[in-house]
Amino acid sequence: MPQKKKPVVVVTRRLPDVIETRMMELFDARLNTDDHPMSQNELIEAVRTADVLVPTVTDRVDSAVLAQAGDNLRLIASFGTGVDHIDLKTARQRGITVTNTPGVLTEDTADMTLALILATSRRLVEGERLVRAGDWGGWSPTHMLGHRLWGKRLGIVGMGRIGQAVARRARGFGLSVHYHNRRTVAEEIEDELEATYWDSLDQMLARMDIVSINCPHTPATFHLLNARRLKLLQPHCTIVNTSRGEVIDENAMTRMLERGELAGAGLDVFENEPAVSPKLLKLDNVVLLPHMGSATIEGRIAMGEKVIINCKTFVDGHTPPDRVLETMF
Ligand code: 8YV
Repeated sequence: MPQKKKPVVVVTRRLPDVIETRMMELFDARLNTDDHPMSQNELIEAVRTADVLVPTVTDRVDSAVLAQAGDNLRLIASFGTGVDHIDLKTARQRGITVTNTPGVLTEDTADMTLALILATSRRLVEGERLVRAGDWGGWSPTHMLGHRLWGKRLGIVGMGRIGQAVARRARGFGLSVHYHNRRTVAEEIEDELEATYWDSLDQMLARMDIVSINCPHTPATFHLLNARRLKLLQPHCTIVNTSRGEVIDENAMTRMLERGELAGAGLDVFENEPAVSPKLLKLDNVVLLPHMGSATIEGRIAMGEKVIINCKTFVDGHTPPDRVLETMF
């Protein structure tokens, strides 16, 4: 009997070894061995040849790329939860199924959110820089004072899985949890988290000590924190973003940080990654990370496993478990 041809799966970036090995066993996997971010031309070449594309956040799978897709391209199994790098509408119109990897990076991203809340409020990175530079003159009662978390108000923008995981951790630090979301979360979750829902984002922003961005980037959330809304924040407020840079007007936020109109910012994501504004780099009151919210070995393997399950289920002729529909966003 002739062997059935394995589907061509183009993987745009290096994935954990164990995942790549399994992918090569199951599929005709084409790997990006040197892990360079793919150019638009390379992506076009990929969608022309692939049955399945496995992109990451660094690939813009937009309408220009999808317009070049061959008839064989039936599935885009993204390695990640956010799907703002994929044109979902064009994919649907071309009959291409899209999947993502929700759930398995929730706890890691929530950990990173708390790490940034602590780092900004207690000036961890500033202190570390000072010690390394050999500039520490010794303990003093008024040196390196930050802000206590206990008793403060945390406003979470976007109360999905990650927002809820942030809220759970925040309770442990004595923060009171407030949130804005398109709709309230289930009553039992609100009760468990002792979370207060704010129908008005504006009103919530004006009352918070810390604001954490945990909503996806969609057309509706692009610059959700625009110049007008940022001005509602109190000058002692800190912003933390582990979601997508595009949710905040970065220029407007940077201007406010420069003028002391905001206390600080902890940013894991930026509007034009990997470019970071030189103005932000000059500021002491910001902590800047290279989009590492989900960067744990366990998380990346779990994400890869989800990609494999989505691919395998799909090529076996079934609906993949993590199918993404435009209506979800
Ligand atoms: C991922 C992320 O690492 O899943 C997401 O949406 O932002 C990241 O944590 C990245 O997207 C990988 O493609």
